[in-house]
Amino acid sequence: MNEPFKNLIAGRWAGSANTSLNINPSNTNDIIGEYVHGSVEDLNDAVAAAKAAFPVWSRSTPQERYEILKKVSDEILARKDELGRLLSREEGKVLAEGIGEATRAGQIFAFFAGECLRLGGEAIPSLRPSVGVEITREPVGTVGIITPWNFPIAIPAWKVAPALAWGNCVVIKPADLVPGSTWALVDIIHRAGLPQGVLNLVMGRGSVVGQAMIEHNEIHAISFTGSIPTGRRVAAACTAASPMKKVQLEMGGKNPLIVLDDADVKTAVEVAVNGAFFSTGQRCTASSRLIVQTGIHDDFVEACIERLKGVVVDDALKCGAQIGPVVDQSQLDQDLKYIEIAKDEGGKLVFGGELLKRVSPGFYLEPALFTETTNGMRISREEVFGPVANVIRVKNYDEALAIANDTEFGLSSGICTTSLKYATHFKRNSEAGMVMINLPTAGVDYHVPFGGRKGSSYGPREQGAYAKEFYSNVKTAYTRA
Ligand code: UN1
Repeated sequence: MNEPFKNLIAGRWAGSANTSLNINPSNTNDIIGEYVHGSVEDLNDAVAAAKAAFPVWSRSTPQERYEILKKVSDEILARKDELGRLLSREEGKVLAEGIGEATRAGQIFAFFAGECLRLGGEAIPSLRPSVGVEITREPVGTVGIITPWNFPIAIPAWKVAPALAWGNCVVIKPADLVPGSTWALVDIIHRAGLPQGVLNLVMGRGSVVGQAMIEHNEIHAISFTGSIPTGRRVAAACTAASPMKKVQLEMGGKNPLIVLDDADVKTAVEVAVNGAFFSTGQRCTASSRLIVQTGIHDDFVEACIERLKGVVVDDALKCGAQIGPVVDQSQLDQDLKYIEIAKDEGGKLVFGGELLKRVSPGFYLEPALFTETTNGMRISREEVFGPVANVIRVKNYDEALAIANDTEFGLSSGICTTSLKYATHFKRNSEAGMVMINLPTAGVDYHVPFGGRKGSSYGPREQGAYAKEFYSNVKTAYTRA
């Protein structure tokens, strides 16, 4: 086997005694590489390097930062096919989605390269004579970034790019399961000419590296995407620290998609199947609760089943595959557990839910669709994070809206309708951070804010110009002439 992929600490690739194997979920005989597991000392060294780099980087010019971010964007986009392939190989989303995600990462860097040139402020007259007030933004310091396995390049990109654009230093810990795409991204950024220590990569376990990161008193802000229980621990550690850290959390979803009687069935089926099952349902924005009005219910369910029969589940790298494998054995166990729970609760499995055999050994699961479920069942309340969705039958729009909002989550929501009245009402009254009309709840633009409310998110929004709320601190300066 080749040399292990190393951590980047203070501008140097650093080895470690511990490593783990990055395994292809479409073919468990295919080992992508060996990646080092950092220690608490590695994390401490990375934070010290970030601190040392901060005085120079935080005072770099917008032009300097623009050029580096633009160069990163150019290389990602030039290598999108190769990076997308690596991503699909390690995470299991199909190649078109892998390349799409790599492209999105390149576009995000281009967007934030532009943001470097748009760092504005405000000048406001004071209440007092001869006094002026200036409102400016400054970098926060060292930002700790903890990313999940389901978007191995886009999420690291949408956290690292604004951090750097606003002049922060970064320590990033990617998900243990899929370090390859983040390693490739960090390599690109490193070679784009970033001063040493500005960006540090410490791969390894959440319980070791992540824990040390949230406890380190020289990390000033933590941006985390992952599960609710871990997110709670991150927030608790950030607010228990002295000084308290800024914290931004993106966690789970149990996103409702309403289908009203007046919806176009074809559109609704495409929206539902894409939102619930593409990317193997492994998106926090997945449409896992399908809330369907009684008049369209049977036609919709029947058309969904027909559509699902035609969906090809196979090796993510295989031409024609539309849904890849589940990411690993433990996620597959969780998906199967919830399929059993839904059956035990009285849900009717109308399609899928079976393990599938393919040429290569992998974690293949047929998308599972349940009907006859209620919103009180665990299948409606808990995030599965797999290709499992359930249909809840409702009488009318009011009941649909009440059920859509009856959840501890609030990330994304959707409605399929041809009625302007219901679409408008839903936009206004859905208790979610993102609302989609005749569109899947998953699959977002990169230039606008991303985030939810209630149990799904905490802290300022990610992405777009709104990212500056987290990645910069506001300063108010008063001047007497
Ligand atoms: C998308 O739906 O395009 O972990 C992005 C997740 C989200 C990203 C979803 N943070 O699934």
